[in-house]
Amino acid sequence: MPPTPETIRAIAHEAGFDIVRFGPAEPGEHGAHFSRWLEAGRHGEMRYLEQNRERVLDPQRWRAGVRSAIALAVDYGGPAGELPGGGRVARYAVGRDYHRWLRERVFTLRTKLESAGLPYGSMNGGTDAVPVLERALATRAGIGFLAKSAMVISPSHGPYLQLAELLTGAELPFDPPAPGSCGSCTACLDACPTQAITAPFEVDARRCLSYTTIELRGMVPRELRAAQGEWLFGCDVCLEVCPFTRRSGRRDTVGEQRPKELRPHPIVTTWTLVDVLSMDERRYQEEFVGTAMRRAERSGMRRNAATVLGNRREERALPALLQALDDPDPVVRGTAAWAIGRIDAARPELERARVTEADPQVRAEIEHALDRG
Ligand code: B12
Ligand code: SF4
Ligand code: SF4
Repeated sequence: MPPTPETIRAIAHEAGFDIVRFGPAEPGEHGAHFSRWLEAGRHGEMRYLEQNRERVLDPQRWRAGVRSAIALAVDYGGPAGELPGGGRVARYAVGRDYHRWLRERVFTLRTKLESAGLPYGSMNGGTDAVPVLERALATRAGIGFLAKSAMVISPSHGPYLQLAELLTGAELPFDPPAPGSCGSCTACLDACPTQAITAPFEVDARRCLSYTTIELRGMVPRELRAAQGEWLFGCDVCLEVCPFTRRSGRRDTVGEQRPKELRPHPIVTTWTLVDVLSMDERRYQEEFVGTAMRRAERSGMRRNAATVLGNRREERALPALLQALDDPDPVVRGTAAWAIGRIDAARPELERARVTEADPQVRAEIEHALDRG
């Protein structure tokens, strides 16, 4: 006999999910928004979203026979991630890489549900790196409401939710939509440092710091660098200003009180921005294991560190930035030149680099930096 909905919920809570809801296994009217968003080019260089479009719009193409979504969420609210001496990391990436541990949790749940009698055949699931519109499934299942920041916000846990799902061939009784809404609040639209929330529910990824610091390869457009402020990886501004943030049950948990997956990674607690800027390939490969920050790759992390050092006008970082002017990676050289220009544009090394630099984009950055002087 298949397990009852109550048994499924109990097993999922036991497997470590804070919120468990049932809903349709397809995105419904959210699909049209996704298509329009892609057509407007708001995904920038995230081509995988375009490539997965058909499967995203019709999860039957991912796993035939799915009927219901078991929508899952983990509350990861907690203290901000801040490197010693400066540089901020978005909360979702402070602990162990959730793509690993949350995915493992989903697959453990699948095995447990199978043992409890839920037919395995049409079950498929995961988190983030899956061809489904997770916010659409979560909203339709009643995990939370779709907020003006485009976040799914749980009325009981707030916006710091990692979403995951298990799609199943079983017909489960759908939960009602979650109560709550943004009302007249516009705090996230007003606070977004790059005006990436172009209208309520609409995010232009090309302007979002979470895109420019994580997904974008190459140089960050110059006009967005100062707005990056202290953000080394990702951005939490639209969540931090949200009044629903107070609802997180883990908000004030620190140290041993926090689940081990959510405790800060040693990079967050012990590295400095100069360490990140100066790390060689070996150090990157050895020490960035098991963190979601690997998504930005070594080049992106070093670029981001140089940007934040420039924004901090960190004079003590000048020797490392000057050394970076000779780096084999043009993205690091170009961003270092920009950062030096913000700290001390009269440095003779900039003029020397202008003469020897062969890459036209990097040379343009050096000239821009010299112009500041
Ligand atoms: C691509 C992506 C991004 C891109 C684009 C984000 C965006 N807003 O479009 C970038 C890199 C910028 C990004 C940033 C972030 N992301 Co992201 N991202 C994704 C990913 C992989 C795909 C999302 C996608 O397809 N976006 C396209 C847009 C169109 O879809 P959408 O964002 O879901 O937006 C919905 C609305 O536009 C809605 N809609 C708009 N108007 C209307 C009107 C009506 C009537 C209806 C019905 C619907 C509707 O339709 C869409 C579908 O529901 C998902 C994982 C996944 N597989 O779904 C994670 C995901 C959405 N990201 C997540 C997180 C945590 C973040 C960040 C907070 C990370 C950070 N701190 O740096 C930021 C938040 C920025 C923001 N305000 O959105 C979480 C969201 C959790 C939550 N509570 O909502 C997800 C679900 C990953 C996960 N498994 O936890 N992300
Ligand atoms: S994550 Fe930051 S940059 Fe992106 S929409 Fe939110 S506040 Fe704006
Ligand atoms: S800050 Fe205000 S408008 Fe933005 S998501 Fe939160 S409640 Fe909604």
